[in-house]
Amino acid sequence: MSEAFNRDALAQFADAGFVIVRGLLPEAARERMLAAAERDLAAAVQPLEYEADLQYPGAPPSRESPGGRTVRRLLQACARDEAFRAAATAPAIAGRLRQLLGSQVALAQAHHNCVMTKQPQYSSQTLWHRDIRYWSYRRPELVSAWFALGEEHADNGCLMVLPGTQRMEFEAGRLDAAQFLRPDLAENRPLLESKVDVELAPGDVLFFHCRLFHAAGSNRSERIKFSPVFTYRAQDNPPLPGSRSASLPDIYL
Ligand SMILES: O=C(O)CCC(=O)C(=O)O
Repeated sequence: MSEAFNRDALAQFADAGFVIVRGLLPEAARERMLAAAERDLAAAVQPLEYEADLQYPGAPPSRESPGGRTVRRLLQACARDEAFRAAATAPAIAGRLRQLLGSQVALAQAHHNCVMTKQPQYSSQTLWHRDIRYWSYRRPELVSAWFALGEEHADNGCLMVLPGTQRMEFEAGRLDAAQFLRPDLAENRPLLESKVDVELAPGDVLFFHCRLFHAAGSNRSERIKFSPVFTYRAQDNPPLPGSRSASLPDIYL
């Protein structure tokens, strides 16, 4: 597999804020990551984030209520298993990130660096947001890579994106207090109608900008959806000292 985006892919990322590379993940790497994720989910290996922790629509009301121990993310993926670290830093990923971010790229262990485990029974909806909203860097220029270990489509809660929003500025009133884009505002409706479902096949990788608005539905299928996701920055775009973004050492690619 090539280690670079072609010209069309680069143009698509610059314009839309996301690009999908089909079949980028080698089958052996996909199987290793899936096995590690299934193993850690079955054994509830910490650190974990539960659906109940975030209180997104559809989540159990507390960790003590039915479904309250439904895991939303296996955190600290790079430290959890070499399969994740190897895939997240593979040449086919690193080469593409250098095209987007610059010659020196680091994986931010403090953000994403997890496996999203969207489970059928108690999965929640993720409302429209930009990942950068709670991140602290010199510049809002980070890129995430989202790996499909299985099929991802609307029925099992695939990611949805609003193309081009990484280039747009939004007045504060268009967002709620938690910085989710408000679907109740007429002003936001045309934008929300431009949404694109990011349908992925096993082995596909989605690259997306940290200012791109995205959301996801719940998993209405019968199988758990496992999606490892990692975030990267340029060397000259460090986390702000003392912030949560600076809480873990980054991994240079
Ligand atoms: O629910 C999902 O799969 C999307 C998660 C997401 O966008 C996030 O955690 O930033």
